[in-house]
Amino acid sequence: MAAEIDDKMPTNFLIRTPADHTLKEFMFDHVKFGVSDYAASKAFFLKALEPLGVAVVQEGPPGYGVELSPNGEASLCLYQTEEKPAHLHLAFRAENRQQVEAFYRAAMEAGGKDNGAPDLCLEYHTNYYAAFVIGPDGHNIEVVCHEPEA
Ligand SMILES: N[C@@H](CCC(=O)N[C@@H](CS)C(=O)NCC(=O)O)C(=O)O
Repeated sequence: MAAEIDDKMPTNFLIRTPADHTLKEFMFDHVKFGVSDYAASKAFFLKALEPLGVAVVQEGPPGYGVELSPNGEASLCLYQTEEKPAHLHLAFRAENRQQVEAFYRAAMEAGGKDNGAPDLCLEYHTNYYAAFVIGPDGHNIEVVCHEPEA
């Protein structure tokens, strides 16, 4: 395992095992951030995350924004703003590797820029299967599956 660890990793990096990801509880209730083009970001996230079952839960005027979720539990909320937040790295959990691949295709079709095609990231752990796409406002959008191949 040690040979798989990139020497750029912080020395206190906690190596996680897939078993750490079996808890079906969420750390977040919702995450909300401002976007520079509300319509573009809403369209991107809806298309890119459709493979995960994500849809609009509720929506107000752009200044209030939209809430996106697969099930009405943990949600992602976007709203129109002129403020410029630092780039975000958002990672969404997938149940299987097919969802990771479907996300990557959908996100690229939605105008995203490739930042890592679907693949195992052995430097994270043996079953870390993820894809990365740069979305609107330059955010790094990831979908990751921690389960072994079905
Ligand atoms: N293009 C990279 C993207 C990987 C990536 O974004 N990894 C996340 C952690 S899961 C990260 O924050 N990497 C450090 C960075 O981008 O500076 C790849 O395919 O390996």
